[in-house]
Amino acid sequence: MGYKVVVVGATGNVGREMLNILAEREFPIDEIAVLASRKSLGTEVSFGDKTLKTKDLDTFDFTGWDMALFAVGSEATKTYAPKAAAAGCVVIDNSSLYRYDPQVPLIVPEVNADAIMGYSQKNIIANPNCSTAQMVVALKPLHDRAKIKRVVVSTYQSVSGAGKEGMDELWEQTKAVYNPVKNVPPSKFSKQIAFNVIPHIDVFLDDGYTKEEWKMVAETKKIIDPAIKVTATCVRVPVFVGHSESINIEFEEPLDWQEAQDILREAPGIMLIDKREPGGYTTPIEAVGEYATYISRVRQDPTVENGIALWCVSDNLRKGAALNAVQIAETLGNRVLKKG
Ligand code: 2RA
Repeated sequence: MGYKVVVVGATGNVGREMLNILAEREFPIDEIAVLASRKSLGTEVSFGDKTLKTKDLDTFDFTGWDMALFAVGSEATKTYAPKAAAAGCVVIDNSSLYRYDPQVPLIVPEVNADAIMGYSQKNIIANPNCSTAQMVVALKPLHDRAKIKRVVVSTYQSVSGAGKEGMDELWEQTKAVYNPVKNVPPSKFSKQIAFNVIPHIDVFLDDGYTKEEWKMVAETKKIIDPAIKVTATCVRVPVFVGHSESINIEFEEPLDWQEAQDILREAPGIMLIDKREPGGYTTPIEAVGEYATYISRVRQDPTVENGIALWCVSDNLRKGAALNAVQIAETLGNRVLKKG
């Protein structure tokens, strides 16, 4: 006995990964529907060894469906998520729309799975921002041991975070460096991304931070502990897939870097690749297509009383979005719906 599952936004980067991961993990499905906007109606998408044709989101009836994995922007989510939830279909939403709603649990299963029980307030569960998801997987086991006081994080975010258009732009701009073209199409980024880095993701806020940086602060507090102080600098880099993060952590209690390694080695969702030698660390290229949050370069940070510095890499389309959403679906099934 399996579930009736809907994937909303099935033709985008994240929607396609959701289908790949549902199939890879053999999520118990009795029936699946793949939805997209009217302009993508009938587009074929892969689900394991099957090919599915997208249906029209605007006219779809969610009645009788168990769960809907949403991978569309906040505007479409605003229109259709309440409709699905009201029809009794639990929404697992990858947009930022409901992440900060006190009546909607924001879940990373390795970190705060118990909070999923709050889903029934709105029949909606929120998926965190990709850069937050991998970071809290790394922070939680260390927080449990030595209580985190402050986090300073710099991110190196791939262009796939900006969708297929972001990936296409990096590809075209890189080619254009070698074969200049005349009419360069309008950019999705504020400056050239090929052979460059851009310290700006999402919109600027009044305090000089960007909304992407604010998300990491607000979501870490909601998922782990509101007392944790976080400051972030989010940077777009010319990488197709895979977000990297340099993280400095200050604890309330002393924590030796080797004990931190031991804790991370055993922690859920983490792969510790950490040798103090050339190549003894993970880079985005090695993380692509994988489930793990990779941790490397663990070392004492001697500039504060109880400090650890580390490097964190993960596939932003997987743990940063689609995998985390499917893991939420698995947790919902195992703990609440209990059909599969
Ligand atoms: C990005 N985290 O990387 C944002 C949204 N996916 O662009």
